Amino acid sequence: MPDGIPYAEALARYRIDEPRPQREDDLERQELLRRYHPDYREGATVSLAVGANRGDPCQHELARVLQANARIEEVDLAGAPTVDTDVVIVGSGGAGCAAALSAAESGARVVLVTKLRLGDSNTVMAEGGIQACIGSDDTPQLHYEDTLRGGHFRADRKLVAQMVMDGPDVIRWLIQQGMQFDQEPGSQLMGGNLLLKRPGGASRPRILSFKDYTGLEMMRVLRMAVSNHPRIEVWNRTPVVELLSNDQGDCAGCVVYWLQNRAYTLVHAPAVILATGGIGRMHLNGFPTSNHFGAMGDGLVLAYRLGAKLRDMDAFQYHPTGLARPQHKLGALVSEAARSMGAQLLNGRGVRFVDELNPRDHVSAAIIRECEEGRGIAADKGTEGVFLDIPTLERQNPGILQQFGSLVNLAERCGIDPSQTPFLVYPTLHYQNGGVRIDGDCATNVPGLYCAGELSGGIHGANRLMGNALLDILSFGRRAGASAASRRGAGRQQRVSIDHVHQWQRELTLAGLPLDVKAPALFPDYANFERQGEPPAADEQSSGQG
Ligand code: MEZ
Repeated sequence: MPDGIPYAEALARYRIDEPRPQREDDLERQELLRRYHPDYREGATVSLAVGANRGDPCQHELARVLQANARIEEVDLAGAPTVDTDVVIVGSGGAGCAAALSAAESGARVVLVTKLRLGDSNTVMAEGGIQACIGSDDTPQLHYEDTLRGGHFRADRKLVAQMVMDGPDVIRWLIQQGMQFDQEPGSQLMGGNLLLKRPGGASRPRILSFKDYTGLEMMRVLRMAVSNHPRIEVWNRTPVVELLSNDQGDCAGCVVYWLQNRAYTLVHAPAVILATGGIGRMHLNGFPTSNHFGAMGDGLVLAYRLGAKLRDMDAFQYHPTGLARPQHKLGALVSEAARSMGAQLLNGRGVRFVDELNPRDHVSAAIIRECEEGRGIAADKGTEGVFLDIPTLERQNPGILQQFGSLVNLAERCGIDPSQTPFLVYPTLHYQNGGVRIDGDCATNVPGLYCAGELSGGIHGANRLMGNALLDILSFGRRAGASAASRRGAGRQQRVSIDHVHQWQRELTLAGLPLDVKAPALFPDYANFERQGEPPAADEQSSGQG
């Protein structure tokens, strides 16, 4: 990578509120992606050698864990207690909680198991907001078209249609749960119009938010509803290390691992909903991440080993504005909400080089191009970035920083005054665009196995738009809960085992793959809480690679 302009020099040249020349974009979007986006680089993927997607392209590091051996053997389960329930849900972010509530509302007994604590997830860290077509000039059709276009027309049209149609009802449901949303300035305290902002890649203002900690506010109400529900039992610090199967190969429960005493419990259930989130902490292609420590692809690994089909395993989202300085906050997110409100991106020469509200893959590729072509800003330890011009945004809209509590807090931790000094930003691994193939009821091709949220694929195609993740988790989380509950009583008499693991080991051996690579890893190497004890809360985590 060529050396960029030194940070101190770029900062000395930077002036608040100066007119910014904008460079003509010399590359078509497709060409920009092809040259600079990590997904499109030559050699970005390998072909999977085993499993339901054998022959399909998959990102390298992910292929390694998808084709890994199980962590446990039969012998580990000898004497493990068994618990029976109607629905077991793995993961307690927005999708897991929404699924738990709808399954319980449908009359099912629910066990919700979570690797960290109830609510510790990427949802709680989601800042900018949730999309729903509630504006007077907006329609589900426009939301549908924007989502398909943003995802390069690779999304499943039926799933997208379901999600956008659910949008207004999801917002109503959240308000009924007690969630607060920002209102238009000057609105009455009660009954005012909800404030709408335009996300990158959208044709209408469609983002609803609560300050810049929308996910935290969402999880506040979901956590409360789940905790208070008499039919939902929550187990904290209990990752799932394997699924259980019956003689037909259907999913029949899961193996829960208690982090605190390293013991196992078998949960037998006719329906399992995986809602384990994404893969950010795998640091694909060496990128830092905006994700919480648990985002290690557990659900993908477990579902794939049991025979579930995946899709779009070559498509990941690098959010344009992760921090590139200081080192201890590498990858932490500066919300797209700042660009939605008008914040601009400047290269080391003080020039705007992209429309900040283009889709994320485009904006990220443009930042990478600036850095690779020597127009980036070189910070310490070889990291580079461009400026996100918050000081000018504040100068032109006095007081706007009051709407950005998370951003101001982040600036404090970086030791800068956000009204005076721009953030140095670079793309950060943010989201898994693909995942487990689901139908409209969140069922996979394995009977008894359901998936919801970031773990599932098809809703965002090859690139997700801002705010469609929070809508996805609630739209599909609620559907997953209702459909899983309808399997109550199915297959009760069947023998339950981990026989599918033996079949999997045979496949690995035949393909010449090593048996000593084990997954899911649960936590990244540099933060192995299995050895070290208690992980920090999701909203307290640093984002880099240690
Ligand atoms: O949907 C997201 O990923 C989101 C809202 C992120 C953000 O920039 O705040």
